[in-house]
Amino acid sequence: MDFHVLTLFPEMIENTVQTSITGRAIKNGRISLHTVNIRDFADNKHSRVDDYPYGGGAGMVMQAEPVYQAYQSVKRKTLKPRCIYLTPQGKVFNQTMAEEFALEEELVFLCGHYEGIDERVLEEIVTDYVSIGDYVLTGGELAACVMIDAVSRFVPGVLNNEESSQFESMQDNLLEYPHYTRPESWRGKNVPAVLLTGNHTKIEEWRLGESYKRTKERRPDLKAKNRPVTAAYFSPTEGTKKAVELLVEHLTQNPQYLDLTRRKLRREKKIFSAQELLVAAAPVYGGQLPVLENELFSNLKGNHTPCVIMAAYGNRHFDDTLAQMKKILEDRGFVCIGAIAPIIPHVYSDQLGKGRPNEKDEVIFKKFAVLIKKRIEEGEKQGFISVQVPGKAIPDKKTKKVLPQFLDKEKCIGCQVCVQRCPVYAISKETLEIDEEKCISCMRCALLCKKKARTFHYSKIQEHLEKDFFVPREIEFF
Ligand code: 6GU
Repeated sequence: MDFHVLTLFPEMIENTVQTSITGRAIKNGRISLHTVNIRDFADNKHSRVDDYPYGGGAGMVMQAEPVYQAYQSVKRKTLKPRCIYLTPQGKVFNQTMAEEFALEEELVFLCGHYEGIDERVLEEIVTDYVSIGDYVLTGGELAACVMIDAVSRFVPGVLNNEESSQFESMQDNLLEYPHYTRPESWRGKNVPAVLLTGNHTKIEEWRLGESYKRTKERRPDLKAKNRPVTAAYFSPTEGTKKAVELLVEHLTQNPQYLDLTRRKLRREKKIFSAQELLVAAAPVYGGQLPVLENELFSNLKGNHTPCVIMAAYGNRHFDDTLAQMKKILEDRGFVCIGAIAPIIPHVYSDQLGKGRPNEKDEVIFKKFAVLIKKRIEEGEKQGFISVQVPGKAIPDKKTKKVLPQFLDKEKCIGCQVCVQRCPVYAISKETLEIDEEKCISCMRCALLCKKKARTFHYSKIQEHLEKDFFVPREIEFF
C-alpha cells in the first residue's frame, strides 16, 4: 500500500508514521509513505499558499492552484487513486472504512489548514470526505496519521502473527477482554483463576463473556451493533463448505456453522432474529439447487433477518441457483442483502474449478465481505435493501438424470459410512443399493469410501464439461 500525503507539515506525518509498527512496515516494504509539501507549489516568492476569503470573514483559505499542483505531482500507480480530504465535515471514520481503504493499491490524503481549502479544487480532486470524530483539530495531519495507522493494520504483512491474533477488538463490534501478566498477585489483587487453569476452551469462553460484559457496560452503542453470524451450508463434497468458510472468516471472528448436509440438522427448525446475519450456501447442480426431500433452507426462519447467499459452482454456470435461493429465503423472512457465486472444483471433473477458490478469489471474498459490512451498517440506519440477482426464482423442472453407478462388492468392507452419511438416505442399510429415486448423484459416498468401492460413471458429462467450460470463470457478486 502506498500512502501519499499532501500537507503543509510533512515532518509531522513522517515523524509519526515512521515510528513503531507503521515504521517497521515502511522498512520492510509492506507500506510506503510519500509526503508532498503543498508550499513547494506556491506561485510567489514568499511561499504563501493562503489568501483572504471572498465574502469576507475571519481566517484564511488555502488556494486552489498549489493544492492542485501538489496533487498532480503525486507519482501514482493507479489511474484515479482515491483522494481523502480530512475534515470534520466528513463521514466519521470507522473500522469498516479502514478495511475498505486497505483494499486500494494507493491512497492520497489531503490535509487542510486555516479555515479550509478553496472549494473548487476539492470538487476537482477529492473522492472521500472523512472525519475522525466529532471535535475540531487545528489541521488534518493528525487525522491522516490516525487513518494511515488504522488502514495499515489491514495490509497483509504489516502485523506479525502475534499482533494479528490480537486483532479481534472492533472486528465484531466487541471490546477486548482484560489482560493480565506476572506477577500472579499484585498489591493484593489476583489474576482471575480461570486464566491459570491452562484449559483453553474455558479461557476462550471466559474472554468472550468478558468482551460482551465490557461492551455492554462501556459501549452500549456498540453492543447493539454486534451481529452473530451463522453460515448454513449444504456441501456433500466439501467444496461449498470451504468457500463459505473463506468468506465468513472475513465477516466475523466467531462464526457459527450449521451443516445442512446432515439430515438431522436439516430437520431441526432454527429461528433467526433481526439482529443476526445468515450466510446460506449451496452447490449448483445442473444450474439449480440440489433437489432434496424438503427444499433446502426450509428449516430456517428469519424475522427481517439480513442474509447473504452463496451458490458455488464448478466453472459452468450458477444459472438460476441464486434467484432460487433468494426466493426461498425471502419467503421465509430473510432479506437477501448480498449474493455471490464462487467457483469450486467440479465433482465430475478434476480440471474444472481446479484449485478454486484460489488467492485471487480470496481477494474477491475480502471485497465482498467489506461490501456486506457496509450494507449492514447502512441497513441498520435505513433498513435493509433486497439485492437483485440474475436467474429464474422458480426454475423449470428438470427431468432427473441419474448417473450410472456401481458398487464393487470385492472392495466393500460393509463399514456403512456411505449409508450413514448419504445426505438423502438413498443407500439401503441392508443391501447397500442406491435408490435412484432419491440419489442426487452428489458423489459423497464415492468420496467418503475408504476402499474406493463406489464409482459413478460420468465420463460423458466430464468430456462435454471439459470441452465447453475449461476457461476459468471469475467470481460474480451482487
Ligand atoms: Cl479529519 N480534520 C480536522 N481538522 N479536524 C477534525 C478531523 C479532521 N476529524 C475530527 N476533527
